[in-house]
Amino acid sequence: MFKVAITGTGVFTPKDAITNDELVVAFNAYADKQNAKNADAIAAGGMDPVPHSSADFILAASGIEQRYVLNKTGILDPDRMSPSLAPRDDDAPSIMAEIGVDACQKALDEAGIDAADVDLVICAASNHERAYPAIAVEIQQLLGAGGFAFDMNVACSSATFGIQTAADMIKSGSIRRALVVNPEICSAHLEWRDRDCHFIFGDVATATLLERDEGLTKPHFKVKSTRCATQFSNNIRNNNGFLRRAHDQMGDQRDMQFMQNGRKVFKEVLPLVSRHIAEHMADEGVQADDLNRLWLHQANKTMNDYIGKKVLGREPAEGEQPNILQDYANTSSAGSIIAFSQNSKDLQAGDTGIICSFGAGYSVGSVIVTRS
Ligand code: CO8
Repeated sequence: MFKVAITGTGVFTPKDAITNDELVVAFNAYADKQNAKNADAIAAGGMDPVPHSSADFILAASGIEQRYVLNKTGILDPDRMSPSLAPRDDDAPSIMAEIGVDACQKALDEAGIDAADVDLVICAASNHERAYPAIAVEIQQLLGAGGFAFDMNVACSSATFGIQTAADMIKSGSIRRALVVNPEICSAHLEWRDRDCHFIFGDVATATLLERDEGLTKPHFKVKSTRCATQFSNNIRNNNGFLRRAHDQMGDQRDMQFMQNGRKVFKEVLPLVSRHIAEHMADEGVQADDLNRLWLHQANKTMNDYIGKKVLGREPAEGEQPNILQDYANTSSAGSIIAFSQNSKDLQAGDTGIICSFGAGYSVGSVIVTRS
């Protein structure tokens, strides 16, 4: 069995950002328009008015201050309320491939590796912009990578599940290097017309380069252990799929976008994740005192505060459990990798940390790493 290291990470961040205030102004303009249009039905009691959103609620409930998106104008247009992304010719790079390649190139540059020396590309994300050909194969071709490539989807846990898949292949010797890339266009499957969730997500792409840990002289993180777990739940769901036409469901239906029962998710996922991390650490002989950093999934600040306290047995110190969701919002599978990429270079040789993601499925994935 070979050993595995993370030698590079990359983050693509879109240029457009939307603050909570901007988002709420657009949402409330949409609500007012809807309510004016349906004034008679609302007055007759046949329809509820669309309630206003509030920037204060968003910050207090989630910790999110802004989000990056691929297209701001479409989302903030009260007559549209979704990103406007021009369709592309089949011969042009897809959007996921384009932003994924940017993140991959940054990871390769950090590690000083040529794309041609990569044997596997996994495109792991919570939605793929087409069924086939796999986005991963397109990224492989655009990068000039070797070997093979495939897509996978475990919603918010896609990155850690992808890392375990790649790490297992490196361990067994079937490949030497892998890129796990997470291009997340959350803005295109978020329902911006629903105040319960319109503030949650943002767009980004992350990439993680894994290599056989053999004679590495550059700074890297040794992958000590990975662990994945799933437990079925309908509390986070998106019913959009290839049977839509066969079901005569081509209309504008709410369940074809992201849906969740946020309160239930909150209550059910917290114990699941805390237990998962505790068991993973115990099985690897890692004590709370041995942990120097926690890079958690970036969905909700209160959730992360709770998990950090539970894992460490005390309040996390400043910087010990970095959050990026105030700037990026929830970027699905990319969140914990952004936190890792932006908050790991200062660790010293021998320092240990855990990357942990969780979300729809339910799914939980954790990766214990040691700085080298
Ligand atoms: N403005 C003002 N008031 C609001 C708003 C708003 N925007 N939204 C809701 N309210 C109101 C509600 O109507 C409710 O009113 P009332 O008490 O009168 O009924 C009140 O505020 C409280 O609402 P909630 O109970 O919903 O508020 P919470 O405190 O529970 O906070 C959260 C809502 C932030 C959603 C919280 O529940 C949460 O973060 N839960 C966990 C969510 C989570 O981790 N989900 C994981 C999903 S990610 C994933 O797995 C990947 C999916 C694939 C990616 C999809 C990309 C699009």
